[in-house]
Amino acid sequence: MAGNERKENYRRPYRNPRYKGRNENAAETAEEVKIPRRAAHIERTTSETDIQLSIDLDGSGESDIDTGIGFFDHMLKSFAKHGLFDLTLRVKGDLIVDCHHTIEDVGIVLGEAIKQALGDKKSIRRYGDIMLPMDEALILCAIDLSGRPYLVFDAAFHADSVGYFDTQMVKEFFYAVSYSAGMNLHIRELSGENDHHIIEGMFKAFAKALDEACQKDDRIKSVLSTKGSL
Ligand SMILES: [Mn+2]
Repeated sequence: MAGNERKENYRRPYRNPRYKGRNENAAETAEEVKIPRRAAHIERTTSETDIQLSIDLDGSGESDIDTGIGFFDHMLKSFAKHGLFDLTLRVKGDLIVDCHHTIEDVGIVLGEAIKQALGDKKSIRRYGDIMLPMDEALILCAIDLSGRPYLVFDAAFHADSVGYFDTQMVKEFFYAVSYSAGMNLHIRELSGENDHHIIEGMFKAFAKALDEACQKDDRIKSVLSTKGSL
């Protein structure tokens, strides 16, 4: 019930009031009011990973995720929940090696899916940022959906891993996302002691900043760039 209410509120600016309250089937509603869902589905198979990912940027935070790495699932569920993205993800990775390929390849596919879902980026706000606290951890995240990939990442972790997730892979993940999505992404740990808090704060901050950058603004008639394209 709460989920439906949230979806209703979230989509209201783009919806025809005539259909208010008819949100039992979001896809059907979107079609009725001629709103193209900003969504993408990607399947990618290599000798190292087999990935199926679906994302809906105009979702409500629902997720169904199984990467084989518990802490990574926890992070991606947080990303979906706090960005109000719907995310479905199935991964069969070579975890017998380690977590590297699985985490990096999910980053590549997630970034590509975000790029596909955004399409021509018409009317989006382009920029998003947040300073997000999680207990003692404070994370700054700033995004420009510029089309130009660039990652600035600054954090110091205290342990080699959280569960079966290597802390070195946090930067690798965000590097992969930023490059395949074509986004300028800054993530900075302003304070923090507990690695679980620092990393979770980063995924939540990334979600909130990305949600803001993806939001449409009716005042932006084309794309928010003097060049005319993003
Ligand atoms: Mn947690």
